[in-house]
Amino acid sequence: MRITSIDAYQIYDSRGNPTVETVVTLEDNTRGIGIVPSGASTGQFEALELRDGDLSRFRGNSVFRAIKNVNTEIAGRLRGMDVFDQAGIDGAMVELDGTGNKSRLGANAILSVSMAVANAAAGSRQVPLYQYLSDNEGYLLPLPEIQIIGGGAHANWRTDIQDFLIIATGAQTYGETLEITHNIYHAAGDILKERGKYYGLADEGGYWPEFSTNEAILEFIIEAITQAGYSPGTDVCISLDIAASDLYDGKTYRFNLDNRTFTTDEFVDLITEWCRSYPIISIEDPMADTDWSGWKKICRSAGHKTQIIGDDLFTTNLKRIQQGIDQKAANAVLIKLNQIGTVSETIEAIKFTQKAGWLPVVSARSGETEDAFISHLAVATNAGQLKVGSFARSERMVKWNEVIRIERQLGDRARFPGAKIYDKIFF
Ligand code: 2PG
Ligand code: MG
Repeated sequence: MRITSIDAYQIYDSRGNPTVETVVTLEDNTRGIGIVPSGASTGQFEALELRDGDLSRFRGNSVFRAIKNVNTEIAGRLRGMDVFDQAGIDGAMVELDGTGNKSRLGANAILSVSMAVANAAAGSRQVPLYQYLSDNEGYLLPLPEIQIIGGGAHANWRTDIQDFLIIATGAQTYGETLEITHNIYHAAGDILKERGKYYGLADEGGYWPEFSTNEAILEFIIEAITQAGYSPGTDVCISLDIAASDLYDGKTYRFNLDNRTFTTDEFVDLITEWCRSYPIISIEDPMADTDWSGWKKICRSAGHKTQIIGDDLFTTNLKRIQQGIDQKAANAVLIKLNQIGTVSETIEAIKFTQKAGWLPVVSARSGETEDAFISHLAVATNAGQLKVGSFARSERMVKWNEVIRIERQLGDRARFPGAKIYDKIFF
């Protein structure tokens, strides 16, 4: 089934920033759409998001060059190709770009086409995207990791740590995870309102933080879990995205909230102590993306009972994941399509992670769209976990809701292992 035309144009993400949308049309007139998200706490090893930098338009944030690259060079190369050859198409774009980090054509240009191709192919076969992308026997519904408080780069640095999230470890079904989250999210909002500390929402829908220490937020999350009627550490656990690259100056880690600095060893000790004192089951980016020795240490001290996820450390990049596996630097990998820039490479990264006995966590970006591609990706690959921000705002809810729709379609073919997935990495 041949690609007949490709059309890219500028639309806007959940922060109102320009992004690329591409429509791929096939000879049977099927159309597939690809929309690209955008990060704020981006890792230095990510594929390059091409922005125009022309301050007279969209404060430098327009993506007209990326769009032109799709409509000229990429369209010229891909027209006539077989839409079912996702790997061939993605490979052709990588080759056409010619750089190691997709900086010539732009990862946003390339990814929008790659996602649109997958959607068009699924549409042409008249199957849902998760089915088209899958080569599994059965399907796993993901365990959600859902934000309650959003800080760091997503809340103008009102806290040092970026995400305070919960994982409904006691839930027996996907639906139950959402019910538990609903109850805790709103209990947390009630407590903040009662105390006159409700300051609205951060970029991913979690509450805007007004706390004087990071530890106070951990205590607050426990309070919200308890107030909602659940038992912390059994029904529900805490998960953190420290986004530590943003706290690191190459030598020390710094908390601005309470004015503390830490060497690598001191920071490892602090996080290890948190894992002992609070019901924390998962920590993302506990150390900076250049601090490999810190990663190895935190894994040794907490990795036997805590999921240690590399986001900025790995940037969904196979070579970096391999390096992490060799060095025993983590036990899980955050998976973001636009960190690497094609659907094929993203799926490869997931499979590679799983083969190593580690856990993939499929993730959204802080700048999101109305697209639910990642919900399908998580189910298609049996990733087991999904992180898309909080339990509010439609660019987040569209992804949680899509899993409900998929669950209904799958019926008996869907399984929800929930927190049992951690048996693979805990010892
Ligand atoms: C992260 C993401 C999502 P951003 O750090 O994991 O929370 O943030 O998209 O800004 O990189
Ligand atoms: Mg992160």
